[in-house]
Amino acid sequence: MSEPVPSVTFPPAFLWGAATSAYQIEGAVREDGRTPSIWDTFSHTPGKTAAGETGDIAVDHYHRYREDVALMAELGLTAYRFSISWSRVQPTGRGPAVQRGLDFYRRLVDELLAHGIKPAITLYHWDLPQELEDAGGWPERDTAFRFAEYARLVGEALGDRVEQWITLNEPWCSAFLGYGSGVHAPGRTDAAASLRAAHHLNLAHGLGTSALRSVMPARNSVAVSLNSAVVRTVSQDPADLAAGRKIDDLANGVFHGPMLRGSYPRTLLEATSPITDWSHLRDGDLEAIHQPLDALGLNYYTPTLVSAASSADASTRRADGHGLSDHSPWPGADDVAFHHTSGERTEMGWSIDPTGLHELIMRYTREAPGLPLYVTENGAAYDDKPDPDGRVHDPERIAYLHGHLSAVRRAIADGADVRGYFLWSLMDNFEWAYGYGKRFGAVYVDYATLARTPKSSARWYGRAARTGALPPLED
Ligand code: PNW
Repeated sequence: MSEPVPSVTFPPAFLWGAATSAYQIEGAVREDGRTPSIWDTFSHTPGKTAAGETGDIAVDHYHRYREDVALMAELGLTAYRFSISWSRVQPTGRGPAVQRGLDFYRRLVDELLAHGIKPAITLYHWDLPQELEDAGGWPERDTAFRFAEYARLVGEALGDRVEQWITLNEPWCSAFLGYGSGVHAPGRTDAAASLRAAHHLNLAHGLGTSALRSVMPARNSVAVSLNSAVVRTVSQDPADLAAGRKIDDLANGVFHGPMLRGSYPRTLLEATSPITDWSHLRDGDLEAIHQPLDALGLNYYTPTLVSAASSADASTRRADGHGLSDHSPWPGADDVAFHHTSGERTEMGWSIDPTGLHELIMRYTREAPGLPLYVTENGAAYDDKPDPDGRVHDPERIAYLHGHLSAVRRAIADGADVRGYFLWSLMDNFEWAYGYGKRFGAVYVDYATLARTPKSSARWYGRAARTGALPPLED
């Protein structure tokens, strides 16, 4: 028997990262040939985002990336996950790449590498070029082929210097919040379209993975980031367990089934048969989607608690934490009720439950044996405010990070192959439909001046990154 490893020490090669996405931080929406994405259109449509806020300026990362990279280096981060704006690289979603657009990402990557920070690129974090939406968007099959071409262009341009690639971020949100409940861009509310979108996102992932492999050095790693729900039921009653199973299929199985196993869960096809005949699933699609992956990214914030709906109470959907809409993001699940979980919550109203992260990691350790795992997002929104001395103290976020990183460490001790953790988010930013009101950053952004101030959690996390162990809770 080997010596027990102290529970707070992480493997030496563990990546200590932070994550962001293009539309949430870049701004500069009309510069260097960029055209509107669905999020520009959506945020500029009255009533779609809190206070009508948009990503027009966001935190101006497009112009301040050097300062932001310097900050990451000063804190001690060893990795940075960011996304590429498709509309900067291929403004109409088709045709040759715009060099000025690619150049921005080349400069960013070189700056990261010069500071010893490992870049991890997400190709698609929800910002479809508007022209592709006008041609039908994700419910349209051709969009998957357009994505593969875009993936190839970016892979050709940056594959020599970026090793870690993620095709899609949280395709669940793109499909079901974008085309089902409509709380995300493009704001459509069509259950059948949302299921077609999910399939074409799967296809985009598979075709995109093949395209990347055809142009990049074999040493590079290709992964996908799923918002893998941890579904819990209010009881072990068979009706509640069936409700849990249905939501698990609609949140997880719909993506990891085809991506990791090459098939959709039979129970998903059955439950959604009143909504779609699945004729959009063509011969050969499942083989195209089921590509060998080098890693899997897990995004985790909070568990999902469900039961069978005793009375078809539509208002329970409002408790599902996915924003306000009269349309459900769960096609074929009108017989499921969503419940608030008990305990402490973050500013998003999401309950804090690190055991869910441990559970999630162990689940994929079982279901995808041998596949290295990364936590590609985890974090919390709080109502942070600077003290009179200008410092920002966020002990709640430190406690959140401590709890969740401890869960990761426990999973590693239990045999999981977790290679890194990316805190969401590096800095406060545009939180989609919630606008700038929800602050997820480890770095505080003063939206009047765009000045960056590391919160106490950023210092705490930086100490963890430098020592490979979790500092005590007291800041
Ligand atoms: C993720 N839900 O969004 C995204 O990847 C980030 O861009 C985002 O800022 C972060 O988490 C915090 O919200 C989600 O409704 C948005 O289940 C909504 C849901 C999940 C994740």
